[in-house]
Amino acid sequence: MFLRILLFLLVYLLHLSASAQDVHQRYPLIPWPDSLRPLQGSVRLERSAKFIVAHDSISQEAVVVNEYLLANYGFTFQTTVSKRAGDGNIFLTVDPAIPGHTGAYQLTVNNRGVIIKGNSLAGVFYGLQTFLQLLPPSKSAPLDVQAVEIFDSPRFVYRGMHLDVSRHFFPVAFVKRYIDHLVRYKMNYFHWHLTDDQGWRIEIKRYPELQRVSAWRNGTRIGHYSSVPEAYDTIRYGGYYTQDEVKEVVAYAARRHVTVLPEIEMPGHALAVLAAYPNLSCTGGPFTVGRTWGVFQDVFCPKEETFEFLENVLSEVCELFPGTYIHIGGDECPKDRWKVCTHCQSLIKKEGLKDEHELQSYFIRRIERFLNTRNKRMIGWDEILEGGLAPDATVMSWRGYQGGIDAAKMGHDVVMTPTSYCYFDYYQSRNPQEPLAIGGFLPLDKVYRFEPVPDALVGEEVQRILGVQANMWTEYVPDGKQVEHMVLPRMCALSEVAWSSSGKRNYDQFVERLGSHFKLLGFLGTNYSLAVFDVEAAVYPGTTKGIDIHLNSPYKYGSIRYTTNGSRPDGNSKIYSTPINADQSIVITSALFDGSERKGNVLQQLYKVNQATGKTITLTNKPHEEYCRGGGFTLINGVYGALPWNGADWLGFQGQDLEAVVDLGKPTTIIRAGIDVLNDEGSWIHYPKRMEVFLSDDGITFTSFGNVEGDKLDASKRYVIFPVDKVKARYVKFVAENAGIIPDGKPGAGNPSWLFVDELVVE
Ligand code: TNX
Repeated sequence: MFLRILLFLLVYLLHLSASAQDVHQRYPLIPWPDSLRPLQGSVRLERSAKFIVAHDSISQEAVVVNEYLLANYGFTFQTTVSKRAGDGNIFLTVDPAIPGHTGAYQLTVNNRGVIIKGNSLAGVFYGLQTFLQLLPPSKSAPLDVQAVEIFDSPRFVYRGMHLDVSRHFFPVAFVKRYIDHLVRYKMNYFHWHLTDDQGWRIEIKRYPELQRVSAWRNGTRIGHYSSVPEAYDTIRYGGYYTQDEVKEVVAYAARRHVTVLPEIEMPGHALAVLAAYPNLSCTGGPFTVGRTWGVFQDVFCPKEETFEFLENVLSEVCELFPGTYIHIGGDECPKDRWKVCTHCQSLIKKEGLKDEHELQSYFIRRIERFLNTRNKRMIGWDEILEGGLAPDATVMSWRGYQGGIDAAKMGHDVVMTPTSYCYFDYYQSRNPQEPLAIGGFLPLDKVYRFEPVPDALVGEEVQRILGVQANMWTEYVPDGKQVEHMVLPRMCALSEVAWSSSGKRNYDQFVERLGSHFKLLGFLGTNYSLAVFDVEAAVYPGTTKGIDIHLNSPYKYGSIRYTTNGSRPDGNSKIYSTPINADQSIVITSALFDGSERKGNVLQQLYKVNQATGKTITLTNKPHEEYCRGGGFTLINGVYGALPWNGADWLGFQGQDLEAVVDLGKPTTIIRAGIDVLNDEGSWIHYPKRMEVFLSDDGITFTSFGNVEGDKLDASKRYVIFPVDKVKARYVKFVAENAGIIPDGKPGAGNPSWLFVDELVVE
């Protein structure tokens, strides 16, 4: 009897999961709706079908959708006003009684046609977006839509995507295309990062020098910010949006229920302005528009003429952007100049301020007061918390969750955009052919796992989290094609974080739906990334000897093929089934296949085996939870972390030292030892203060075998070798001392340095 019940349960569960899978194949919606009830059958819409709108004001939603249909499918639906749907049509109506945030809607598809009810025009619009995702991605296929009943409402009111147009400039046509991508995934804020050290990008009529001087730089850094020696091209680069173009973008976005949030950076990231108006600095200049990345020490000086300038600029900005919020930056403002500026020091005295941080706060509060007189609210990066938060400010928490938590506890609104989940300028793939990126590693599944409401918030505080945003910084992203590569499909994952209720999120089901979106994105001609098909490798101590290399595809479908001779795998290459054992260096080249057809990128990895590889390691200090994948074994797994670093295969210690002991298993003759560390000051990663290697026979008494001071490290070399001179030992201890607090003038000044280590070598 018991067995029978068990069997029954098993069959039932299998059936449930099979039907869940069917549902996600049949309705490949992203973001996944609040509730979806599959109905039998489908409806075939004729191209002569109509949008029937219950009220004239709803027609504008149909107009926008028709623009999209015409551009991509080559046809439109006619629009008629009527209270009655009629068969075979798409009926659009507003019903304010539909529960949920603005944008909630109900969508019914049955054999009689399509009905969309929104709680507002935005709701109708989102219902239409869902409907569009149910259409076949083809110009010629019949318009068959699966029958369904959907009730849907956004989780968060703020669902943002940012675009930095200063480091690289993007034409209006691309900005609109970017907004189209937002709209498809029900994002509703476009954060337009218009000004930075490397270029001012918005026409301000009162200050023509911003257009003539600040919008242009004479050359751009080549390669990565941390690369040595520094190299530059000499191409004059720049551009700006005229006020007419800005209005065009704002109107384009508004018709799609997207609010444009303009950012005018202050007091830092202002070098481009100072190049044109050096009188607004502390030193008087002269300056040139930034040609490299990072943080510059010359910032706005809090003088009366600076405030007058900024207020005049903001007056024009407030006129152009109808949204409630103006973003004033506030991030990464070095205090070096203020510390030695007589004006700043006397202002600090006069206003009774404690230090330069309070001076920054004074700056921001003054700007907030001004914005309030224009009926605007201020939003800024989390540094605006330092020295005291302006009374009504909303905080964008980017350096982690903490800024957001602090602000919410003080009763301020918060948008969560922590680097570790929301920085789409980070690598999404370990494919060495990936275009150069700033660093970091943010794969699709990690974006998907982002939970914007931290446990530390309770009750009312939770309501302070308005939503989420991903940031697209473009130091290393020169054109729209590459923006698409960085943003798609990670924005699809973010959209589900922003829109779907957290209980409904399921990564496997999301990936299931993603397949259809790749078809759609391909049909629309977008340059989406294939990283989701990447083969992942993990290394474990060898069961018999050396290391065992496990290959895995987080994408469940298809099989992994690989070679060990350096050649690209094809449809005839060996299919991976069991871990690959190696006690010598080995190159594995692998890719995901569907039968004999390659689906993903080819990834090649060298595993460099030395005497420490695959042995036993103990760490005294724990690496930071963001950069600890593989634990201590990462340091002896034969894999050197990629450069620029992409998070993988690096252990990161924030403010802490590395102390590791490798047990070689038996007394072993050693000729040298090595530690591989990273220097990338733009990412707050600094070389250690000093490094030292010790040997021991018993693991208790260690003898030093040499040390090296941090300032002797050569940034052009990867790792430091300690000659040991043929000594026999069983234990090797490696120490790398953290560089400590980041000094003034460097990115992240005042924060603890990161120490990044990827490999320990014993030869
Ligand atoms: C930090 S995030 C910055 C930007 C850079 C970005 C690169 C923030 C408020 N400031 O200026 O572009 O890192 O990831």
